Amino acid sequence: MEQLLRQIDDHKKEISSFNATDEKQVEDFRIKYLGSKGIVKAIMGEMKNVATENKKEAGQLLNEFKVFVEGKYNELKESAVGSQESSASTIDLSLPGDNLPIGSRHPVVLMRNRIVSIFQRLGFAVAEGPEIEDDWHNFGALNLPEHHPARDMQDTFYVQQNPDWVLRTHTSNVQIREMEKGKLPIRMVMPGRVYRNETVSARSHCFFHQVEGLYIDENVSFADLKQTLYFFVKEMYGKDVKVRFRPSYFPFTEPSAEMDVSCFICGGSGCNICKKTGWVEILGCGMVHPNVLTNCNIDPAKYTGFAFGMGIERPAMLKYEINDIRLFSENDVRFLKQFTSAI
Ligand code: 2U9
Repeated sequence: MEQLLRQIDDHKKEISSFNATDEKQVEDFRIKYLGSKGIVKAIMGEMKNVATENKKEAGQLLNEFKVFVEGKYNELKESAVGSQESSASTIDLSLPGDNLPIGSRHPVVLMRNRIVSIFQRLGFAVAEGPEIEDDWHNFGALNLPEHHPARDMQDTFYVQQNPDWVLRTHTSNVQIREMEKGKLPIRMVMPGRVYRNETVSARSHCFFHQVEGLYIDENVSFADLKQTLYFFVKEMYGKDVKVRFRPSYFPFTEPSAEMDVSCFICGGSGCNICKKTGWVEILGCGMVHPNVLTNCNIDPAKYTGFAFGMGIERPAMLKYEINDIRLFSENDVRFLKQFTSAI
């Protein structure tokens, strides 16, 4: 009996000084004392060893002990839930969130998206292709014969490991790859980065970006080319700009032309941007050369097409008043964060 009393006393002391900081500790307490293999059950089991004359008193003590443990358990449970509630109540869900810094689109991407989306509205799809290209797709198929000056080492970056590989000098390689697939008609724009072996300065860079376009079907004419590009210019530079075509030469188009718009800075009266001519050159274009069609297994007697190409950096520089092309590739955040737009 004495041993039982001591046991109960020891447990009471331990229980009185016990505190739980979370629900897990409360549950551990319950298992330790009130569980099916817990201390209260174990002490109850000791009753059989108590002398008959002491059983009544021992039973009372045990019951009190059980009530004491249950009381402590309820107290612990309440304070653990309370402490969780109070930590939840310190979070004010109505406070505004942290402002995470968001990026902005690159000005070349903004201008590319503007250009591409105008052609998308005319039903042109977007195609992309490799920046490292073989000689055939970058030059040969485009009617650029082997000794054409455009292939010169001075204009083209050749890949050391393979003399047949170049960094593409235009995105026309994508047109060739699309034509080779043999699925006609084709009405696509090809945006992307191109490389030229030029000295880097404020006005020119060894890589820049282009959007080229291609439309091939039966009965495609120069009138279709003009109407498509008229639409583009009006959407891009406004309803009031005037347009002119000048005859030109490209190996991959015949006839070829360059297209100017009346200077959108001075309105045509003459300024530094248009070099006092009143006109700004914006793109080159022409009817796809029959040799190019033949090179891609397209019958030039049945199909015709037009193509065009324009740089992205120059219109971006004019629109955003950027005076040095190198800023586009220097990744200076002070420069980049100035450009914001939905597209
Ligand atoms: C195929 C057939 C014809 C694409 C064309 C131009 C004219 C042109 C320049 C503008 C400024 C390049 O960015 S720039 O330096 N491009 O003047 N590009 S016609 O003609 C093609 C392309 C692919 C199969």
